[in-house]
Amino acid sequence: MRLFHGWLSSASRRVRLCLAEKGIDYDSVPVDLAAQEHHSPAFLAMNPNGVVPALVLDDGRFLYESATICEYIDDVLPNPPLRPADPYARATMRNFVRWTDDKLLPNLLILNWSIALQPVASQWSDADLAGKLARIPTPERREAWRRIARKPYSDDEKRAALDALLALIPKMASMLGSGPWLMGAHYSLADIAAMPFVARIAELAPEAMAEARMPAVVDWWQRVQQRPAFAQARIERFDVALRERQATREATEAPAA
Ligand SMILES: N[C@@H](CCC(=O)N[C@@H](CS)C(=O)NCC(=O)O)C(=O)O
Repeated sequence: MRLFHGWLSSASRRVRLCLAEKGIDYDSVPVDLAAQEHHSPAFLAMNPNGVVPALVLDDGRFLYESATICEYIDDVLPNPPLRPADPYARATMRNFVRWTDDKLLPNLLILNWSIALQPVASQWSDADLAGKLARIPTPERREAWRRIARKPYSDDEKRAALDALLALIPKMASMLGSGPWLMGAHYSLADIAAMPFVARIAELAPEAMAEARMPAVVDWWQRVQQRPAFAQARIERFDVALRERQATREATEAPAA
């Protein structure tokens, strides 16, 4: 399989985690979001929504939507299982994953883009921006790029986005009442879906899950980081990874002396 993904993208991180849990070898194709590689015709043929990730199967067919990709992987490679066998528990898991998609990801993007993409996008000329916006297939993502290029999110908007993200922590605490993992005794796609968000919360607002307040979530976060898949999926600290990428970009762009 071949995975088109972003190293810092939460949806991509999920799929990398899932592939690592299954021990699947795959071709990794990093997509540069700042260069809008995901709006090229070739990428849009794989994912018409123009977002990462996209998975190319061995027979050449494509899949997109991280939650769908993870379920597909669990269907074709059922061991170790990453979904509860019980239909009700499975449906509950799916609703949790959907909640993270609907309520968390748009808010995390506001926070991540403000540091990762705004410095680049704010430099584009009006003509450049118009050309780039024209290639974006959905009105929501077009608006997100327009905002980040020309009308940066205010501190109030970023605070509201962080508050929305933090709703994950008490939700997880209540789910962790019955077992070490979100769906109880067995690690599942619910844990994988939550992980990229918790990784960012641990960086952005460590006090929100400090030991005394949410010990179950802190313990979960420790357990998750010890899984071999965590290192294999390369869930790097966002700020550190950004600085490294910036340094590499500057070194590459520096004119020869
Ligand atoms: N529901 C989608 C969300 C994918 C998504 O929004 N990906 C973000 C990165 S986490 C992206 O590619 N953003 C680029 C853009 O909006 O142009 C999934 O789970 O695959």
